[in-house]
Amino acid sequence: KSQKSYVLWFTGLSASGKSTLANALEHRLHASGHHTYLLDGDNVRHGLNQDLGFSDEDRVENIRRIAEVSKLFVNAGTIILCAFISPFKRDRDMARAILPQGEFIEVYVNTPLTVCEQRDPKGLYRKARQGEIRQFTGIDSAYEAPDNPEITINTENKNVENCVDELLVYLQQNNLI
Ligand code: GGZ
Repeated sequence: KSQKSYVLWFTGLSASGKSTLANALEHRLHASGHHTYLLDGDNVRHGLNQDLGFSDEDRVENIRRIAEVSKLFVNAGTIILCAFISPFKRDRDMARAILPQGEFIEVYVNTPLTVCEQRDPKGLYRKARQGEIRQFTGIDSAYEAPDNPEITINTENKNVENCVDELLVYLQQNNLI
């Protein structure tokens, strides 16, 4: 079945819920017959971008490559879900500029640092606080929240399915699904 193709670009802190939400949304879209693909640190930073670390310049290049790959997927007719911290505004704007007009949808996963740090599923915040990891986003590397994201998801006091429902409503209201 024919469908619109575009990028859903999730941005937010480590442990904010980006990958979880993107995964859950992808399942719902796939179940209703859409062609989808998900890019996140797990399938990009271990392969295509394994030469990149977490310095400012490596993060810029990380985002640039992901945006270019996203463009290829959009050309192939896919809804692509990207879940990366993408901490810098100008890099998200670069990604937006790489995609055709209207085909870059910024989803801000607005989970406060205190909540992310409490979750700390991989113990990375603790390590960052102890100085074992340097340049960790939110601790000693900046996160610049979006000023005008297409969608903001507040994950506090809401379960994953509620958040996904909100995303689906946005997509329906904007004739994207
Ligand atoms: C931030 C780091 C760092 C540093 C390792 N800063 O929660 P996670 O573990 O699974 O996801 C984080 C992931 C961030 O990679 P991104 O490609 O999304 O980052 S960016 O968009 O800024 O390029 C985290 C882990 O990698 N990680 N070191 N110093 N996150």
